[in-house]
Amino acid sequence: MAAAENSRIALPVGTNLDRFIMKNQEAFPYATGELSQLLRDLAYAGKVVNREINMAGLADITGAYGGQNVQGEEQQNLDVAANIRFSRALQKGGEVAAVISEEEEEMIHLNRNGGYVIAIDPLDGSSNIDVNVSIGTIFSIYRRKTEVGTESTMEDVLQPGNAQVAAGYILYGSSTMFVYTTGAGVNGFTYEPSLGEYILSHQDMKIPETGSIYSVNEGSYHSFQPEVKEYIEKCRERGYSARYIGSLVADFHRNLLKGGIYIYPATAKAPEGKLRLMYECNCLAFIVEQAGGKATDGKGRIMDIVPTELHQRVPFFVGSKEMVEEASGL
Ligand code: AHM
Ligand code: MG
Repeated sequence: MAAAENSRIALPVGTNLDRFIMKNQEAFPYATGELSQLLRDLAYAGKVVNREINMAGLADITGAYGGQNVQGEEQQNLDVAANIRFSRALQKGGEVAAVISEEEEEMIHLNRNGGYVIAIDPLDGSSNIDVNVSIGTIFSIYRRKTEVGTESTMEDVLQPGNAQVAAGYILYGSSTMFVYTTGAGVNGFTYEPSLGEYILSHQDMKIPETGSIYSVNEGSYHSFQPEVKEYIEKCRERGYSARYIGSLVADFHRNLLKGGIYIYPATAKAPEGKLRLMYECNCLAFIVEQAGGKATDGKGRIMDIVPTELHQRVPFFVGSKEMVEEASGL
């Protein structure tokens, strides 16, 4: 990425997302505006999904759809709806050559003239939809490797996390937030529903170096590796708070603000870990590193893993730098 694209533009709290994106683009004289438009498309689709989530109980659109997604998990109506909303926005925008999504087995080709590819989990934490718990959208954006104008290939979508040009998440929580990075720090925007705008509320976010929150599904404790068990023992001895929503974006966001660690290790049920490298881990790894934190798979940096499969799973340790270093021994 060119240096100017990475320059930090300080804009005041209260700036709306469109203006923020535009101002950042102006700092990069050769920008075509494609990436800016892509971010706006995602933010817009997020508003539509947010509206649907808010109506979930009323509109009778929650619950099992009857199908299963590619990982064999039950698909919820809102997963399907969110996937459609984001795909449609990306298709109309025209900046994206190909998409990989948690909800689609194969890569989806969009506009061969688009310069970017995207990996997305349109609605993560879907088992929480029916019980009114926070859920999220997670996305990673890459420049395509193949020539614009041709059909994109696996080479475009299977890039390591260190090639991301932007990444972000939308948290549908007690308020809705759009948090993203283009490699020049992390900024968070809170959705103001009466204006229909995301407003800059969390400037240049930094995760505390350490914290006292650990987030892990302790129900699988017996099958964790000895090092992970040892770390959890230490957390317990130190009287840390166990906080586990079971919704990755929500757990991550809390730890980003307060300091803490999220761990999804290898388990007997999920020997490779449960979370997906391409549209869950890489994105949050990019954000956490930009905020001063760390993300590993217990063996090395998440963003340096060279992917081999679209739906690849990895163990995931993410959060405050010191905690991740202690937990993953890295
Ligand atoms: P999903 O992509 O099917 O929604 O699964 C991912 C979710 C994460 O949001 C969450 O952190 C994790 O699965 C919880 O898994 P578990 O119930 O095994 O603790
Ligand atoms: Mg998911």
